[in-house]
Amino acid sequence: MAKTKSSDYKASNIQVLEGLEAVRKRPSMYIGDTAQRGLHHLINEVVDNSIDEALAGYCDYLKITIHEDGYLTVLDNGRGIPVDEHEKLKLPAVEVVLTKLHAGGKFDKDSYKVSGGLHGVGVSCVNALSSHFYAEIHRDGEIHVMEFEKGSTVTPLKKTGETDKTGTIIKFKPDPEIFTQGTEFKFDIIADRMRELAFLNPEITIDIEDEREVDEELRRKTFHYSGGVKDFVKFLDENRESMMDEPIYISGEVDKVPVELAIQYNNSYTENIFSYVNNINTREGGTHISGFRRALTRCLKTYAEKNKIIKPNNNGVTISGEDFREGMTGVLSVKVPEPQFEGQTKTKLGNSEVQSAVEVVVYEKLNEYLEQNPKIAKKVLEKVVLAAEAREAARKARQLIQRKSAMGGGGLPGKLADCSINDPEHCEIYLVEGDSAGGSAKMGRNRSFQAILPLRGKILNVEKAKINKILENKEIQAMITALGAGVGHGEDDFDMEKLRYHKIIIMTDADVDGSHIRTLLMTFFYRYMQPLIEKGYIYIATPPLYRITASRGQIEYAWDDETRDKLIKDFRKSNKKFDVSRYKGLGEMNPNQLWETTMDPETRTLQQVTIENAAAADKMFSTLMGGDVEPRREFIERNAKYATLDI
Ligand code: 0RA
Repeated sequence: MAKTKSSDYKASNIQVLEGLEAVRKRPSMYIGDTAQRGLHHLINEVVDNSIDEALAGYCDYLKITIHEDGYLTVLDNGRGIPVDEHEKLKLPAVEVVLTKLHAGGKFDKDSYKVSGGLHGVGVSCVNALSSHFYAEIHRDGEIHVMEFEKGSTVTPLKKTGETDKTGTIIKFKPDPEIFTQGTEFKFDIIADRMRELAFLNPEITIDIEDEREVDEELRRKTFHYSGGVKDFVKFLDENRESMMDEPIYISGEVDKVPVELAIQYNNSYTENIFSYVNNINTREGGTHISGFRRALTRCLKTYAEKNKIIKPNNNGVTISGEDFREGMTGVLSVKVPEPQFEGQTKTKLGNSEVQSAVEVVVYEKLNEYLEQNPKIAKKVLEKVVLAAEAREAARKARQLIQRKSAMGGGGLPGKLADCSINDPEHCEIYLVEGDSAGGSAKMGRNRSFQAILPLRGKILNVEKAKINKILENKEIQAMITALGAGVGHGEDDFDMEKLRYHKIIIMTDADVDGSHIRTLLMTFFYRYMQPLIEKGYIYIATPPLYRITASRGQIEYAWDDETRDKLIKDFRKSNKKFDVSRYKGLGEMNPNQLWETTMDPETRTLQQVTIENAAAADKMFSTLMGGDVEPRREFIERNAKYATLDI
């Protein structure tokens, strides 16, 4: 083998450094943000490579270790990153993979890939954004290691021993200079994604170990689901009542596109279908989802007509596509060699050939299922008819809301204290628990851009109610009219352009009832106005927990016990007299205090509600708001210490 000329080496090396320099200069361009989301994105970048190895059939084990000192390790038993010399760059291939942008090194068109697709900025970005990065490769009987600091090589590739295994170990410490809001990994965020990956890849076993956790029981989790997407559906519906003994499972392959689907009807009224392309959650849907929907509608309609289950005109109620999917939980997973992602968030599959592939597989296998299970088929179709009737009733309820809005006073709800400007981008609405807090908020607000809508009593649990009942609820009607954008999933039902406020702030008491009302509201937004969450328009206000008053009208606020104790210590030191009180509710604050602590944009903290993982969010709401009390109690206890608002 020809020796690399040192001048060549330098030239390519400089190029490499320039690339990673760009990542460090503008990290958000590459990983979205430098807060919690971006931090956890680093893990996905590494794991995606291991999953690619699994998709290619070379890897069935993955382990993530969160270390006490801020490091994180991803270990896999794939082929190991190649270490031989890269022909063009005259560098070890592993160095190219770890230091060159977008250099996955895998240009094989016949393989299905996670990396290089959606986020696919490559593991080199992780290297660039780590204060220290260590790679260990087991390949061809040898162990090779390499180390970097902020993307620059500090230990060139070297052999350190022999091995009888293959695989890659990547250990890195996110750079605190980049992640200025903290570099603490969250076990639950990682676990949600790893669980999802384990459902989608039944051959793989994923271990997570959190070395920071002292409680042995919480310290590790293993995910392995030999039932794949079928197990995924069972998991999602754990707290719902199923209409069938087992989910319907369908699989097949057309034109190098393997299709896997599991569906089941349950006692809820919402559609929960999650779709994946090469393990990427396609939140905006696309051709695979269209293929599935067409097959489902066509298949059930044909069956119903043939077996005379639905009368030709169904008593004047037309059945539409969505009626076939009400109360259905499903997971559709396809593998596509060269996926094209479109849409606002690049999570919509564009490949047209995938639609027919999915449609063909689903139609044929679902038809078989219906023929073999006539009892279930009948039950399902009766449910479809009920869904159509409820949708018809909901349409009438919607019209009523619209008609009310069209009458007098611009039709806004009487309880709403609206703001005076009408530029949605700069307008906020506070949804406030209770009339008394609503009164304080109305007096304390800046009326030019802040609107107040007091909500009274219990909000309806939308998880357990039909759409027509939801739309008859007075508090929900008031919210819909105040927001102005409509409600529901149809294109004509919800119109973002008509939204009257771009900040919708939930303000409830810091007690059990308050958090219940907050969850009810979030469930409503999640199920019926999801685009608001996706756009980042929903926020939670954070009123203080304590007030410490001293002489001469000095008042301090504390949002947690730590700050309270520190303030008490300071007051004691200065020998001042003081009084500590715990706010029991928003109503205890006078308008001025409410403004200062919770509503003034200059000083308040708002927590934005985001969906990190759609499947995990669905599971959370069905657990919190579903019928069974026991799983709900367990869930709340388990999560009590995480005051997280990510859904
Ligand atoms: C480049 C080429 C090949 C595999 C990988 C990179 C690879 C990267 C990572 C990162 C973490 N684990 C990984 N495992 C593999 C193809 C290997 C081949 O053709 O032998």
